[in-house]
Amino acid sequence: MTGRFYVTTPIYYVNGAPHIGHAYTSIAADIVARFHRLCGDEVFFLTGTDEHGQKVEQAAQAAGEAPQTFTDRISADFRNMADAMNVSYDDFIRTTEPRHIVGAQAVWEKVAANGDIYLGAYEGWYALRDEAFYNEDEITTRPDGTKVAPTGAPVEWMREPSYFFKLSAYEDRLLELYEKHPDFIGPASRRNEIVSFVKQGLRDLSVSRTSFKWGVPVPGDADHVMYVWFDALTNYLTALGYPDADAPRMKFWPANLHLVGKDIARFHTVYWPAFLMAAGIELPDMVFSNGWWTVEGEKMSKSLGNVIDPRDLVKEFGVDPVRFFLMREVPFGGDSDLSRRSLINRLNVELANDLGNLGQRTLSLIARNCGGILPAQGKHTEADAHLLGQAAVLPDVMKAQIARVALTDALEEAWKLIRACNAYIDHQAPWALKKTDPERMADVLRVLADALRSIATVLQPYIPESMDKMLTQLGVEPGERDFDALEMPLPAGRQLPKPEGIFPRYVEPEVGEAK
Ligand code: ME8
Repeated sequence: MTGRFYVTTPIYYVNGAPHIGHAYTSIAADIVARFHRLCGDEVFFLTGTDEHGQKVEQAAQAAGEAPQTFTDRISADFRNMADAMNVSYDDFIRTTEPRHIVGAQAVWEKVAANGDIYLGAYEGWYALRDEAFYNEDEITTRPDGTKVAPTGAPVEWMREPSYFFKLSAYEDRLLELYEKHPDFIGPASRRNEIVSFVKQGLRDLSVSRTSFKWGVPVPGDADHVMYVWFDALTNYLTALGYPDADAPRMKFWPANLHLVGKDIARFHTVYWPAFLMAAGIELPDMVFSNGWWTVEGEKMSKSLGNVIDPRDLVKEFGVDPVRFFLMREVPFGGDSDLSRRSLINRLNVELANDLGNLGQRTLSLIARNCGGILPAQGKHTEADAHLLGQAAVLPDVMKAQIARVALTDALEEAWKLIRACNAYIDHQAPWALKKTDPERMADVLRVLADALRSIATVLQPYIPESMDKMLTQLGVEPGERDFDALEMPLPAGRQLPKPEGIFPRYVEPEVGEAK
């Protein structure tokens, strides 16, 4: 059954340059989006940039630029990064766009009309770096006297008039939501954390600021701008054309999946559903948090100078090896470390050896021994039927994994088939059949070509550029590359293009040699 699927990434702050962590969540969302397109679903995939708030205002000042000029520049850089990573977003929302500002104000007005926003004064511990207030019991004092939030961000005591959202009134409804929809928060570890946070009791949330101007004006009170998280979260609706109920894209609401990093799970699973309940808007199906990347064992930071621009990795290794490594290295949802050695290892062992060689061996045998013409399907032996059976169920097996956002497990399913194909080719030894039984050789090569077609089809979401090449080499036309098309065997007799290696092995340049 096909349907609609709406998937989002966080909208990234423009106060710093895009790095591998941002690329990670965007690639994960891209895989989900591409997978659903393969299933025949109508997909809407949203990414973008979060451009308001004091942090951005200060970053612009530090760069000596007007905030809008500054955000235009950094936002374009994020878009460029998404393009470089082959992220197939359908829209890129910027919170400084009029369409967003109008929509964010409309959500505010709905919440206010429901009686859930009131004017008060805020006093509390505020961490500028996180754009968030923290409870007293969350604050620790360092030996040098600095007070810090659980994230390590320094906090300061703030007092200003502020509008408040009655978050405290939503405790029970949120707990009921988590109870009734256990899939709302993923992975399960995050869910437990959020449930216990909410059970400890929720305080009303300060949702406006008067201390700076770079934000969405609060409707009816020009002294206040919206708290950047109120503004930002509404992007998932404003990009669809909210509040215009007739906007064509509004059919995609509620979102099926918000992919976020674990640092912002709380904003998406506590504040966001509460705002939506208050506004009388349907809730998204799932908020799934990815784990955290460190680099060579260290937290990425400007001061350590180890912030990795994914585009540099792409220049060196190619886009698909980077995408593959990020999804393969750790079960999706867990934390991981980016090490150059591990990346090179996976590229050489899994892409070049396991998959690349399998393709190369099969296609070059067809080229050499069958005149480059796709053989007909022959009579299947038990071994053939077993391998093809494994290939036939692969899309459904992966579908179930993708539905749980088990992106690494789904990839492993494809790898099981690749390993089975490698065992099969070694065992059948088609190269030796040329003289003894050419008919059987052709049958074996056709079985391999069919299994490879399934593999290349299901791997398109992960490594689109290289699987595009592999499908072309297998003689699969552009219209024959989705899951439905897999049901139809390729007609025999197609002339295949000359096979070419898809995953070159990476050889470290010798010391002193230019890269
Ligand atoms: O939080 N490992 O934006 P942001 C894994 N504007 N993922 C990482 C990562 C790392 N080391 N570093 C960043 C914001 N990310 C808000 C979001 S949404 C309505 C507003 C990813 O620029 C991860 O997805 O700080 C994280 O949640 C996001 O980037 C934070 O991006």
